[in-house]
Amino acid sequence: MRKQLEEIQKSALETIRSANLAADLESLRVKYLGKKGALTAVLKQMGKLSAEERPVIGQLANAVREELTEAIARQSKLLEQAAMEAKLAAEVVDVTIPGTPVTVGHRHPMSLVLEEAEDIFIGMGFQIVEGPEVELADYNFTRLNTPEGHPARDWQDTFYLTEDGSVLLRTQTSPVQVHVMEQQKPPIRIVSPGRVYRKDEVDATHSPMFHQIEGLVVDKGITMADLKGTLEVFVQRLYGAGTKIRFRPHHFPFTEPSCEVDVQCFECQGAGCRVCKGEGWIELLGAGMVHPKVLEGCGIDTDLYSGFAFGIGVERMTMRRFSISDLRLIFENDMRFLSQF
Ligand code: 2U9
Repeated sequence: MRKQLEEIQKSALETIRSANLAADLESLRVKYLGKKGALTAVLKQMGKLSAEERPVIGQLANAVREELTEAIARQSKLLEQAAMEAKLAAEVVDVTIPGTPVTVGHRHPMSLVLEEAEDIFIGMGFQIVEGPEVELADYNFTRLNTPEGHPARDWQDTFYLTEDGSVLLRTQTSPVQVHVMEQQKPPIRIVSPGRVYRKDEVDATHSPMFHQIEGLVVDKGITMADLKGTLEVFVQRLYGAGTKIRFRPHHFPFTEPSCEVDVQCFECQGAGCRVCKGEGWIELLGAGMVHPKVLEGCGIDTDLYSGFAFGIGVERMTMRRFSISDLRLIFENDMRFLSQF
């Protein structure tokens, strides 16, 4: 038995010391020290030994168990260390390699101009109100004094979501103002920015989706003078002090009287050039006194209250502001264009 134990000791130590994997070490532990292992098998034969031999062999068996247990623990530690060293070598970080540059983005020219316009109106006491892009034809047209069959529905033709034409993509942000007037009593002083849709082919000045910022003021004693003063301040703050504007009579179904507002050409200061097509003025926005029918339709007493409204195309404002000649540049996301802002 002594010989058996010594053989187990020798072969076990050899295999333990050459084990390369933690899993192999575990199977070696089971093979030699487990319940059905080689050492236990030898110990089971102890009964056959004489009383003198038993303690000697018992001691030897315990010494072998201890030695093998220690050898397994030592080898396991060695393997762990080797694994850690390999990992450290593989994951070494060279802090001297130059970093990957991070490109910092910036706002789109449309956002720049829109935020600037919003800030100017906030400075004049307006609140910003946004609303849904999918609207009822009732709010987009009828409530704005544009009933079915009205010619203004033609040039504002849009995308309909139902067969009967009662749900559509809004052609203007005005339905937002109608919702506000229904829910809020005057004084009302709001601007509504957002996307609007029209059935237009894409070209240098048209797009089926564009942005508007519309304003509405309803209070006691509001007149055309308030409209003129507000728009004058807005234009001077946006395009610089001294910028001249002019008001031309116009027609919109939802305002009466209505006007269009031109800004003096930034290129020629009114002399007439290629940019303003010899006019000296460039069309900027539409406006007017809110039609009494529109106010009354929202439950506002026109004996007490009056209001003005205006609508500005944000693309047009942006093109003017940055001298952009083609509307398509605004939507194409070409970095050569966008990185100029
Ligand atoms: C309510 C009543 C009246 C908003 C107005 C315009 C004139 C106008 C155009 C400018 C360029 C649209 O984007 S554009 O093509 N808009 O000319 N918009 S008055 O009038 C309103 C709005 C809401 C309740």
